[in-house]
Amino acid sequence: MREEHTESHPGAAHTDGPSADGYAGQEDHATIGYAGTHHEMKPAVTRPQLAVVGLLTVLALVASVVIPAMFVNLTYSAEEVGGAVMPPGMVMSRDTPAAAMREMAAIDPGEVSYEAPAGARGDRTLEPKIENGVKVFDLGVSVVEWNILPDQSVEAYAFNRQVPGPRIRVTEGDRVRINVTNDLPEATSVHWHGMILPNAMDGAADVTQKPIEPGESFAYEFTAGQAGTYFYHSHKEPDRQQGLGMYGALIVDPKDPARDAAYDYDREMVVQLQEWLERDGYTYPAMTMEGALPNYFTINGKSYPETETINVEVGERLRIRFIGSNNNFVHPMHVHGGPFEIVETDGNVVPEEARLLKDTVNVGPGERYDVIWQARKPGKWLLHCHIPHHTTNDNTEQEGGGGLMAVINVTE
Ligand SMILES: [Cu+2]
Repeated sequence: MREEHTESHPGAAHTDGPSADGYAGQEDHATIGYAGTHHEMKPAVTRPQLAVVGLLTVLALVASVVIPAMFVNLTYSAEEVGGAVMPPGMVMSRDTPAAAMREMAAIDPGEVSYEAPAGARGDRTLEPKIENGVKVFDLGVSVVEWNILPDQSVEAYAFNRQVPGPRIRVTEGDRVRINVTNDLPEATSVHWHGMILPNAMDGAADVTQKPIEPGESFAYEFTAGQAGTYFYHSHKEPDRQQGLGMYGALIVDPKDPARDAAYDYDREMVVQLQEWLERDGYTYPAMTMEGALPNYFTINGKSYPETETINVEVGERLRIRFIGSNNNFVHPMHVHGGPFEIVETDGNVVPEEARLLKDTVNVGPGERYDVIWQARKPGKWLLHCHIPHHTTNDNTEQEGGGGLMAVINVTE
C-alpha cells in the first residue's frame, strides 16, 4: 500500500512526467490535475486484504453492540427510565430494572415549582381549621429547592414547601382530618406512623389505598387516641420520597396533663433526622447501597452550623423529642454536659422505675425517644450524632462540625 501510494503520489516519486505534475496548483491546474493522467488507476489492495478489512469492520460493529450489552440493558427506552440521572458510582448491572433506576434517579431540577428562601425553616406549626368539631389540616406536597446550608441547596419533595413538613400538633382524643394534595410528578401516599386508626386511613400505598396520583387529593381522617411523639411520612416508595423530604412531626399532647407532669419540662426541642445525597447539582435519594450513600445530614432540614440553637437557663429541664424520620442509619444521638432520662419511647410513657439515664441513645429509622436533659452548667453544650462522618458536610467540618449537630446554649 505504502509503495503504491508514493508511486501514485504525483511529483514525489516521478521525475519523468511533466515537471509541474508534482504539486497541482503550483503552476498549471488545467494540464496537471490528476496523477492518473500518466498512471493507470488500479485497485491498491488485493481481494484477500479487502476481505480481511471487511471482516474486521463487521466484527467491530458487532462488538460495539455486544460488549455494552454485557454491562447494561439495551432494551430500555428513554421513556421507561424517564430520562433518569443516576448517582455516580451506583452499580447498574444489565438486569437492573427500569423501575429501580426511576426510584434512585435524581430529582429533575425542571420539576422544582418553588425556591424556598435560604433562611426558611421547616417543622413550622400548622394551624388547623375547625369543621364540625374536626381539626382539619391541609398538606400539599411538591418539588422545592431547599437550603440545608446557606451555600448548599437540595431539591426536595416537601410538604407545604418546607423540610421537614409542618408540625401537626393536636390533643389526645381529637378528631383530625388531613387533606393531602399531590403536586409531585409521581404518585404518593401518607402514613401516620404509630397511630391506631382505621386500616383504610393507614396510608400504605397499593395495600390499604390506591396511591394519590399527581394532581389528586386524599383525605385522611382518624381520632388521635394516643398521646406522645409521632410522625408522618410518605408510604409510596419511601426509600425515595421520604428520603427526599416527605416527613413531618405529629405530636399529640395528653388530654390529662398529669401524664406529662410526671416529668415536667420547661423547654422542648424536636430533632428530626435525615440523610441526603447531593452531587454536581443533583439531589438523589440517599440509600444504604453502592453509589447512593449520603454526604449530607440534617436536623430539622438543616445541617450544622445552620441547625437551630436552643436557649435554656441553668436548672431548666429540656425535653428533646428525637424522631427517626431518616431512612438509612441508626444514629447514636449524644448530648454533652451530663446524662438525660428517657421518659417516652415511640410515644409510650416509660414507667418511672424503668427510666434509663443515658448520655447517648440510638435512634433508628422510625423510632422516637423523648428524653429530659437538665441544664447543669452555663455554656454551649453540643447535641450530635456519634458517628463522626454524620457530623460533616460533604466530608468537611465547619465551625467544629457539621450535619447532625446542634448547640444547646445554656445561660445563668
Ligand atoms: Cu449518625
